[in-house]
Amino acid sequence: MGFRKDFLWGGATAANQCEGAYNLDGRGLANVDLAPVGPDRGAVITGEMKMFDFDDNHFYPAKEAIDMYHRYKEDIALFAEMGFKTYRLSIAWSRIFPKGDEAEPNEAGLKYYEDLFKECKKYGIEPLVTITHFDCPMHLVEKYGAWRSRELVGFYENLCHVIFNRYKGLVKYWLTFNEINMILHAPFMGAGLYFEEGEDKEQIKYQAAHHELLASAIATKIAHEVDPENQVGCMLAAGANYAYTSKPEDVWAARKADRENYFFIDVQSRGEYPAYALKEMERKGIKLPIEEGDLELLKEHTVDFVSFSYYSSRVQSTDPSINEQTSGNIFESLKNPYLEASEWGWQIDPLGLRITLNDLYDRYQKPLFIVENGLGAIDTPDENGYVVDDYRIEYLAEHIKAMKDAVEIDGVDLLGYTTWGCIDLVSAGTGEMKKRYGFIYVDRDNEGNGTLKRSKKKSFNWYKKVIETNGEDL
Ligand code: BGP
Repeated sequence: MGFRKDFLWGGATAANQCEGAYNLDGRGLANVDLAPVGPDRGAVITGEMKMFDFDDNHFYPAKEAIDMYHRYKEDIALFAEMGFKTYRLSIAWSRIFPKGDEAEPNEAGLKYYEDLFKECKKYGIEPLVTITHFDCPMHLVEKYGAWRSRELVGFYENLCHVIFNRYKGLVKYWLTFNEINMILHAPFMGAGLYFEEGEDKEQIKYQAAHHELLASAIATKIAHEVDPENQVGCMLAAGANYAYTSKPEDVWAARKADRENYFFIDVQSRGEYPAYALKEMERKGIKLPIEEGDLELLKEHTVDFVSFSYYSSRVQSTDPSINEQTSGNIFESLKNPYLEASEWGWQIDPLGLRITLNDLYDRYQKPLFIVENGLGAIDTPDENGYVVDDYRIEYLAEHIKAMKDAVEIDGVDLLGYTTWGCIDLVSAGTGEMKKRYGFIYVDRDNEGNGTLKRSKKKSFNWYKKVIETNGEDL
């Protein structure tokens, strides 16, 4: 009973949020480099405001982040000490193709990840690689309008050819797009999109979605051709939607909110555009740029497993007097009177994870992988950098307990669990350092000051014990 013997315990990061070294060894600029900290960030990540001038006098988190680019050996050694079986990271596309549309890749970028994967393997850590985690070379954004253009599918295909061949035997688990449904909620992050005045945003978002879905199917095809051992997953920003009351209209509103996100996974996992989405697009006058052969590709190259991030559940109502929203979240949700929230207003709901696991398993009948979960909190270190983060331990323990119930009691097939930000890193939502998720504290503040020294928090040894006992001792 309990988790499978080969359960993949580990942690997750994303290139742009931890590497830094934004202009070293030939790396090109990417969209996410240009998201500033502060009041404009929201408008930039939703594509409402253009940020195309990389002002060198201004602080951008991605410039140095936690400098994992130079410190990955130290960091991976710490992950190994915790007993990680897997480490989820992302490749920065613009390290490998600095502009995105070149014919030949940048060897320095390719070599960097090869060394990093070898370092993981040295400790028996299986890399789990996200091919794009909110990043798109800036040149592709400026020249082609990013994923609104079909040409991106071809550039992504080139990237896939290069990385699958180069890392054959080193990497087995791949994710095509991080939180693909983010196209709808933060389109500059999800698809490099920004909007000109008067543009039909809905049309552009779904057009970009078709291109990413197609690129994902092509990636799956190539991955399997290059090495039948490759396992490819899709990745959803998940979180069950609850009805505020049992009023049928509220239940229906919650169902519709779920579907808006499941739409992407329905295509990647079942291989077809679902009827409800096609009807909805027809009503809204959205035209998917489907070309000959596209639907066959989507049908034939579905993913091997379904991965997702889970932080919170969401609540929907049709009653206008129920209008207290949660704060600090990209997803719209009403405040749930039964739940506590994090300092950033993210509602804490471990049972929601069990519900989400069941929903996804019922719907897709494929192995699942939780590739992000965690608590963003303000940590206060002592003079040695030690943090007593009992709140994080409690959050994670409750979520692991819920996923255990989903496995043991409900029979969900779960491959693994990687906590988000296993080492403190830059927040995607706020661009700040003060929202921390790690087992490892990094001495770095919001303005980019600090020694970057790493130190173990209390949760470090706790997670080590969780892994050692395969989730029995929480
Ligand atoms: C997910 C992203 C991550 C990560 C996480 C936490 O949406 O895939 O990149 O950052 O959320 O969010 P935040 O950093 O805003 O706290």
